[in-house]
Amino acid sequence: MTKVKIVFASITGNDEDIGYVLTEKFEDLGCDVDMSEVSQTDAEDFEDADICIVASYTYDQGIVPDEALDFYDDMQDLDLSGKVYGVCGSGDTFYEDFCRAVDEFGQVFDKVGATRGAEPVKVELDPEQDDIDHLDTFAEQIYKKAQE
Ligand code: FMN
Repeated sequence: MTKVKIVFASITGNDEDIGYVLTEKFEDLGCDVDMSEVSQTDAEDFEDADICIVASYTYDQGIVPDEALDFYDDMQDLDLSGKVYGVCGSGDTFYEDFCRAVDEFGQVFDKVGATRGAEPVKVELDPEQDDIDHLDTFAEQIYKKAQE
């Protein structure tokens, strides 16, 4: 069974909701899914998964959330070759650096050898139906890539 690890960073719940959308979709695809909040998660947990997902909001001036910084730093020391990853998150287009933390996490995954399974999904605030459809497609593409 394909193992999926979803790690989210969320203050007001939007990225947690994104995590639940993805959990449901990956479970529909027959995967074994584990989801956890970033400050409660060891980066090494990705080593036990086939598919690695980060869903993170972006904070002031496009930065990775404070509570995600240790995790972000620890990720740099991993070897995730052979894993398929996806990054997504919620942001607000009011800010210049819309969803920049999503791209920051994507760069780390690239650096540590993981394979991108789908283009990043960036959600304006809370996920609405078209975002949910987009996230479902994102999960399907990642799942397909992990079967190759
Ligand atoms: N969103 C962005 O896309 N880029 C930013 O630079 C950014 N800075 C923010 C700074 C502050 C002080 C606050 C309160 C929000 C900021 N946001 C920014 C918006 C949040 O990322 C957005 O509200 C997101 O939906 C929060 O996700 P959550 O519900 O999972 O906590």
